[in-house]
Amino acid sequence: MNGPNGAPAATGSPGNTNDDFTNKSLVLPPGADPTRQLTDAETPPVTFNNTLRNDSPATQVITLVPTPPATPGAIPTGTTVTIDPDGTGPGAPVVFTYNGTVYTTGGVPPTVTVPGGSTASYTVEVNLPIVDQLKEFPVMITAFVDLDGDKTPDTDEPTNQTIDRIYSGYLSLEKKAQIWDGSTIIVPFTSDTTLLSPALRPGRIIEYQITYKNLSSAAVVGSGSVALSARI
Ligand SMILES: [Ca+2]
Ligand SMILES: [Ca+2]
Ligand SMILES: [Ca+2]
Repeated sequence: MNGPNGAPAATGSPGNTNDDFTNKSLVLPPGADPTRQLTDAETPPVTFNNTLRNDSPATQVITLVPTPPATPGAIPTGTTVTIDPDGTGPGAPVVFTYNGTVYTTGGVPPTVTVPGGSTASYTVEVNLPIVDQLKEFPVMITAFVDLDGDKTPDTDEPTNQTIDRIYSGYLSLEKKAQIWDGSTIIVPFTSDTTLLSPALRPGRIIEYQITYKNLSSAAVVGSGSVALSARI
């Protein structure tokens, strides 16, 4: 099992132990226009703590690698994922870089040695490059017992996944306005100022409507995944 901090058997959405997740958000620069991209400096590394559990009776050496997203554009080229197996296993942090298709590394995928029936924790540090705001970037981490020693999770090897997901902001705000004269709506709610401005007259009323939306995924089924709540 491989899951969020302290919840190795967590489930996510739609609800199995391979779609469990930990959601985190970057802190956006105050007052930043939401249509502009964040610079590399504005996307500092985000650290996730994940927990492994060995459900077999014997000690297992568990290998950790990032798995490319099924949709190649889901995370940007140049994203780095640093896995530090700082549980009971040997080894130093290993950096993987996403090249738009696969992760590459100059190192050897890290391993964690976990006694039978025990848990161990490791950390994943994700550093995004330049990104759009209000997007999600899911980094899937696969833990597996590498029976054939090829450093790759194969279909006949015990495997479990967890998602470390970063949002470049997750609370969107949309402001609309409508114009009416007290009895008749002249321009219904819209965010298009080219429709609103020509309809302004002395005595007409501008009514504003603000819509907030939490863009982050929720764990609608199961338990143990880490969601983001917003308070306004
Ligand atoms: Ca999992
Ligand atoms: Ca960055
Ligand atoms: Ca293998």
